[in-house]
Amino acid sequence: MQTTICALATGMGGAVAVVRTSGPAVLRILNALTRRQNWEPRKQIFCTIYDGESVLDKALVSYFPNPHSFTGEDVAEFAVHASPYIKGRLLELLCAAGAVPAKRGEFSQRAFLNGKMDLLEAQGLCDLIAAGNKASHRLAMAGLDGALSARVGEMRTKLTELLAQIEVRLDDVDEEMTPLSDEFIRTEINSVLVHIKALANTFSVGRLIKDGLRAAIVGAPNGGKSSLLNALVGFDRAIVADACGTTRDTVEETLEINGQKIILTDTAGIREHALDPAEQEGMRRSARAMQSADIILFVLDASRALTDEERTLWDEIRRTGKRALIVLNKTDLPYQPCGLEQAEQYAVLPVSCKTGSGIDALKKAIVRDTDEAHTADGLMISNLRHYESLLRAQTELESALLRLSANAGGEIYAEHLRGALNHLKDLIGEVTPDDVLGVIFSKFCMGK
Ligand SMILES: Nc1nc2c(ncn2[C@@H]2O[C@H](COP(=O)(O)OP(=O)(O)OP(=O)(O)O)[C@@H](O)[C@H]2O)c(=O)[nH]1
Ligand SMILES: [Mg+2]
Repeated sequence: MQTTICALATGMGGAVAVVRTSGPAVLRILNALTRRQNWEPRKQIFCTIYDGESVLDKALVSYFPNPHSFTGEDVAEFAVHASPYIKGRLLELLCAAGAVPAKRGEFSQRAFLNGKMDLLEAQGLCDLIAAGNKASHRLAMAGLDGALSARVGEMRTKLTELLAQIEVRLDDVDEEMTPLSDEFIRTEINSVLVHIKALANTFSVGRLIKDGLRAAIVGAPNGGKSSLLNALVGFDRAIVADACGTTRDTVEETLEINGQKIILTDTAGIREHALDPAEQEGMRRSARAMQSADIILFVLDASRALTDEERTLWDEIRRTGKRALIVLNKTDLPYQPCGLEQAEQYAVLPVSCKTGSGIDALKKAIVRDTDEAHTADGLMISNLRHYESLLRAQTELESALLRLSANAGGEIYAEHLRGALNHLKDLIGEVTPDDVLGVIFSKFCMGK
């Protein structure tokens, strides 16, 4: 017998709070708490909620009979006054009447199990609630409104049809059917493979949109790294001073550029000889910040020539293989060519933190990749589980193509196609084991 669950669906603060309950005992509990019998489905009704003989609150209550509810079960929502006492007491009364506190994501998990949404849509919903800016909101919406599911569904249908055609011939022992040409099978597999690869490739940018882009500001002492952090965030966040070695610890601040979250880290200047152990530790932290960054802003002082230390640091930055921008600061002062102006595949951005010139162009350059992603067809993945499922499906399809070229026989490459199909089904939750589902939904928020 399915339990009836309850939870607070709204966060802290505000004047109104919503308590939600779902399960077979909802109508009985609802009638008992409100002393009413007749409920017009999906309409808010102003009524009294009783606590024994006394009144707990006068509230707007809605009843959603199954299957036309969020979870597909009977659901009731109580929009009560948001006093901590009322919220807490209402949950106590619900539990006393037979409901149990919902686990994280349990409403969504029930909606999924009752076929109200697939796993991609459920995860889109989870991301939507967590989205703190325009870019991640848009990304989550594509998951929630089923566009991503539709794309995966198309690939799944295509593979299912191909597999059916192959399997029917495997059963055809008398060979009455015309065999499928290798060329046909190869074309069909490739047409799915192209979509899988394209979607998997969006992960690198989708992840940045969802989690934020980590940008590390690095360079030699006194180049103006802290000044750059301040100029980008628009206030005096980090200490700026004439002395070399002002910044010791890393300084982190987030900002938004074009609706994209950026996590900016200012670091200690890197030079060969640290003055003391604290500066040495600061430089180690600079190296760590560089390693965990998605993009490196290499700050140079445009009023002096490049030093050997800076050249070594630049080599190190290039070795990381990460995206990097060369920021030529202090362009308000007389200019000294640094020799990196022609650094192929790396953009050079002249700025002055003192006058603010070039800062807007630098901001645009930082978000170039995520901005461009929005002008494409918009379908993107940002979840590691989805990425891994796509990669596994891709590997299976590539193995199928190899087997096909090696004339390995229908049984063998059909096995790889079945494998690929399973990974796509796992993506939408069709074959995902219960314990994995439990882990996925436990990452959702309470009351959802
Ligand atoms: N003229 C001019 N001076 C600047 C500019 N940006 C920074 N400075 C000056 O350069 C000096 C060093 O600036 P910081 O921002 O502290 O440099 P930093 O790279 O963080 O230095 P460390 O923390 O010591 O590694 C300060 O005196 C700043 O006022 C600029 O665009 N033009
Ligand atoms: Mg500094």
